[in-house]
Amino acid sequence: MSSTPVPPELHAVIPDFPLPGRLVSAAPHGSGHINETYAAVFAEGAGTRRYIFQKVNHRIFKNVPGLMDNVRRVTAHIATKVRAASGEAAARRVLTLLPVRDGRAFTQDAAGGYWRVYDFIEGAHTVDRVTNEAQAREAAAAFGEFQAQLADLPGGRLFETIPNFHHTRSRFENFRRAVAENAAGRKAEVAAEIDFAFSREADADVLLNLLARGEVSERVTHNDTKINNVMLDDTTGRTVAVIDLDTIMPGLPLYDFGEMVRTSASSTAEDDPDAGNMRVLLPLFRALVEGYLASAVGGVLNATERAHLGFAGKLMTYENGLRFLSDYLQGDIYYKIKHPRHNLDRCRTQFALVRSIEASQDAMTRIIAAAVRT
Ligand code: ADP
Ligand code: GN1
Ligand code: MG
Repeated sequence: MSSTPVPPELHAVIPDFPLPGRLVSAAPHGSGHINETYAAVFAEGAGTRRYIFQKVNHRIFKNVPGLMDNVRRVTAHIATKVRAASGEAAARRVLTLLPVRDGRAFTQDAAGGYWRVYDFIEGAHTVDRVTNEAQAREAAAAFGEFQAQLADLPGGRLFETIPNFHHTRSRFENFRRAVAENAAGRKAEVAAEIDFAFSREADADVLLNLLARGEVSERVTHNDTKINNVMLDDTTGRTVAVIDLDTIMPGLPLYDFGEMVRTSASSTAEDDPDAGNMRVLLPLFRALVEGYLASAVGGVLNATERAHLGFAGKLMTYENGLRFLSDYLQGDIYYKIKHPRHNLDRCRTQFALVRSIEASQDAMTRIIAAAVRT
């Protein structure tokens, strides 16, 4: 076996992209759970230039051409907006797709794998954990602005890259099936987690019922607002660009805010093997609420949406816990794992965070009320 961590398919697809220069090196990049991401360095003239090569997980994203059409539309729309606002200097404020020679946004390798290339956003980084309030405020404002930028996206409804992605009732029914099927024979071992999941079943319908009654509305949302999906400037720490656009589709702003609470107002890593370390951090929650409400989307949210900002955090955490537990029961078929109990560890931290949010509900309500008043 070759010692390179980069698959030969990456080398094979390079000629499909009109990249000047030649490949010098490539290495796996980032810590996403779904796609394969590589940073590739090309020699160009006297210098070098980096690109992001991504192999899109088509086991999970079943219609990659549809997904890439979303990415193309969204990046073009945001690029037009940032150029109008701040000229060409804004180039790195949005992902820039490098189309293949025939104009398509992606190519396929001999085994049918889908590849795309983005300009590497230089001078910026992602973090897997929020370490201070300024970062949380910044991320919330970034995702809020991003949502506002997409409010007038032309061209009709975006393609649903994963149907029912945040439809918590359907996530719950998948979980129920995973328990009944017990495909990996792990059901007995996770009896306590299964009980916990069933005890919160009613939560699954709360936002869906509000949507059905027209009390909250669907918009174009990012749907995966993890902190490592926003690039921060190396020098200033300010947002450069929102990335990871694969799940952009119609959704509720509360889903985006809830995912931020889950990942940016929590005390430890999603996969901390000691779930006892996990709780909600209220100063970070406050920073998220303030950052989000102060962004362009703040004025668009109605009173019901604002009142559910804390609940949304609980719901998205519960949903991720259900998904990790389902994957554990099914034998780890969805997320990348690094060890056999990885999904179980992830599920346990999520359920610990759900409990912590429940215990902090009153404090969170007060934080929202104070932020709305200011
Ligand atoms: P996944 O869906 O697997 O999470 P992402 O698109 O989020 O994949 O990419 C994984 C990581 O790669 C990101 O967290 C970020 O650190 C890095 N990354 C992605 N796109 C770029 C880019 N254009 N420039 C620089 N880094 C990037
Ligand atoms: C996945 O791709 P990544 O790592 O940003 C997942 C999210 C989960 C998250 C849990 C397409 O996000 O929905 O919330 O892992 N993305 C997909 O960490 O399923
Ligand atoms: Mg990501």
